[in-house]
Amino acid sequence: TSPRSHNYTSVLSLTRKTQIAFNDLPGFTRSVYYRDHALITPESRVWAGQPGWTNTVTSHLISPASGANFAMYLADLKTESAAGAPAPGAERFILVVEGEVTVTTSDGRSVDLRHNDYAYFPPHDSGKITSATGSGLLIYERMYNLKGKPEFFNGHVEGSPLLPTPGEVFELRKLIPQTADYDFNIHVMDFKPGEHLFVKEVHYNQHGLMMLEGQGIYRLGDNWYPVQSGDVVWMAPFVPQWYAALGTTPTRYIIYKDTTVDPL
Ligand code: UGY
Ligand code: MN
Repeated sequence: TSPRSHNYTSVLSLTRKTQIAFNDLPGFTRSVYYRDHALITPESRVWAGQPGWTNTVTSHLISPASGANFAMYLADLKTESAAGAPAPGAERFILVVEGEVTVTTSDGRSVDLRHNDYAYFPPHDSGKITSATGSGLLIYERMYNLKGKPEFFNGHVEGSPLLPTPGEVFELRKLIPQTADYDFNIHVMDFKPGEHLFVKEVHYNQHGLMMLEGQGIYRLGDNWYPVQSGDVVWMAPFVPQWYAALGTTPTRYIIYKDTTVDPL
């Protein structure tokens, strides 16, 4: 065969390939960063040690530097590791995505948390988080801004009741009590393939979302993004937002929403 026909064949076989490893393409990323939204995909994560943390690296995905009123980051705790304390006045929510941590409060309560367990630490009691065998945590923090009495609690995602979603089809759980003691909530939303948000939402609240399972299309402003498990989305106030779950497996995402805060 001539070199020419050889080239022709290899180009054709590339075209027929259905799975293209975009992540291996130098310089390619699905991540974007705009004034009112961002998509941060796994190949863009940058890990670093943080002062006060032991045997841990973190990757900040959203922070006040993005214009957000909260921080959202992943923490990769190795063996014999410990979390640093949050900034004075900050409250902290953790979800265990991998491995196991032990959480101890200042009044001596101690609980072991595994996959899909979560805990909330009020600003006056950041407790202690340690891991003997390693763990991956998703963490949200914000400066507490109310005069309420938020308290430590922990739970398991599936142990949190399904809530009514009038006019919508997705399944909804809220992991933080809906009282005036708390200035944000963490929702877990489940969609079957083909289900989508009915409201094409525009609202004053901010969001920090992580896709935990599945894949679909996120509309943010005028852009339509294919998203999948591991992707993170920052939504600034008033960005038009809409999601449809696609593919063959259900979508689950976790999403921060600043509630109980006067928008004025
Ligand atoms: O509660 C919410 O604002 C939520 N439904 N938004 C979203 O999923 N983008
Ligand atoms: Mn929303």
